[in-house]
Amino acid sequence: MKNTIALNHKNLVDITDRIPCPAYDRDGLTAGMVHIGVGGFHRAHQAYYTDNLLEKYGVSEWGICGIGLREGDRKIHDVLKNQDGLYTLIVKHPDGKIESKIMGPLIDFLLGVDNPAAVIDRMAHPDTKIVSLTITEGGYNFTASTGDFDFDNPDIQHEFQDPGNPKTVYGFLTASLKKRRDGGLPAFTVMSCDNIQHNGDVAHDMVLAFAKRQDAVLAEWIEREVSFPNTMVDRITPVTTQADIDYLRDTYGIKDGWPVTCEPFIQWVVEDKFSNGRPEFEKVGVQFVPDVKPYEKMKLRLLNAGHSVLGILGAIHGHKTINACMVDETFVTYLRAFMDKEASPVLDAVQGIDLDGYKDSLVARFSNPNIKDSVSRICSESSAKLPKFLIATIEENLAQEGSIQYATLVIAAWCYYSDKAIDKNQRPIKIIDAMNEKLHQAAEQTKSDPLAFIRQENLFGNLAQNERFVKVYTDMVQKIYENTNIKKYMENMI
Ligand code: CS2
Repeated sequence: MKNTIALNHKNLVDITDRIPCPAYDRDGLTAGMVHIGVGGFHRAHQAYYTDNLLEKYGVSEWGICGIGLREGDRKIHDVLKNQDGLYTLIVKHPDGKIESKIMGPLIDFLLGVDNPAAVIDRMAHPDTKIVSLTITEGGYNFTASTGDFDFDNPDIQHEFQDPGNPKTVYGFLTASLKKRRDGGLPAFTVMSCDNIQHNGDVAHDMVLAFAKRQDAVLAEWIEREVSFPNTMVDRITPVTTQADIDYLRDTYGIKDGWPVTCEPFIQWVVEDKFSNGRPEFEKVGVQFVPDVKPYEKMKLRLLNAGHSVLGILGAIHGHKTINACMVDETFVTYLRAFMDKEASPVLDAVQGIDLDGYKDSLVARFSNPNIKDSVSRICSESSAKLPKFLIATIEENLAQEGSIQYATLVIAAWCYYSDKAIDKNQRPIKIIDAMNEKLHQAAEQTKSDPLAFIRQENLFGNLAQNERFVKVYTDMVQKIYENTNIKKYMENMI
């Protein structure tokens, strides 16, 4: 066994004999991008494309400064600070091949909870040209059913009182944009990379809603100067496990506190509208298009919704990973039926994309036995995901008298899951959801009031008033409460 070397900038000279390392000059990088929400996904996606660009073209002005806004970001902040922003990306192929490389584009990391002024200064710095976001669906602070900005959020209220000490992305964006305007600097681009349909438009609308109430004159400047491109992002990035950390130690003798694993597939489709320049990402495979919407709808309604179908039904059946679902014929056939009969009929045609081929590729990607994407990651924050991924498909199918049964079973299963938090063998399921309490309270009334769960209008809009939906849903939810053998119901439909 080789001696173990801790991953940090100084040790790169030794590490480079063991594993590919950044060959570009990290010391010469400046942070043209500031990224809020440095989770696994950012590190496997935007930072990966950036690493590739720096590697091949050596552009020095496009390093990344990471920002964490929540206390929960402290752990990743501490690990990455300790490693000078370096981390390993482990790409796992379906045939068992594994490719690992040290990524170097992250050159700094700041925590908003520790020093809000430093974050504002960084975003207002002349070097900063893009502020990108992966703050998850929940981070946008809108009400799911209306899409309106939630002004009641106490953190938002706080920011109106004390704009110098922001807590949310909105307070930081407006404070730093104000500083740029007052200093005569050009605005940065706000680039959302979250799984939200029209993510740029949503970011625009939310920032403007906040800014208008905070400072109407600034809001006008933002409206005029800041671009909010829509983007579609894609790469399956499971939660890092201890086994991944051990793998690096045992195979390469490298101690990395928080590597990232992902599938080989990667895609990024971006609208080419930037306020203040952008990296030439097209040189490393990013697609710049005039309109991203058809791509994002296709991806959210097939990939992300497909994940949720497998995740929620899989959780109740007792499958632990997505690939475990995909060795179960019933799940595979059910997924395909959902995609063909419910998701596809309400999609817009995407130029140059063969929808059947796209669905085949999703089946192959979900089946990758080395990714081991946990059902719990997929089911986490379902209350923020399902309205956009799945409920929207049900609504559109109701409007055109299309099939709704495959998606409705998932909603009925989600009710049971939120109520009982156990699988069909009575094993506990750990639910991760900001709305968990509310979901549980609504779901537990199902026995006496079968529609209680779907009456949560913030999630389901007025589905509880739709006769056809109510009939299908009530029948399914009652069956699941009588007998949790979810596979039986799936089999009856395929
Ligand atoms: C998943 C996504 O969290 C989810 O619900 O569907 O994280 C998915 O893996 C990525 O969007 C893939 O690009």
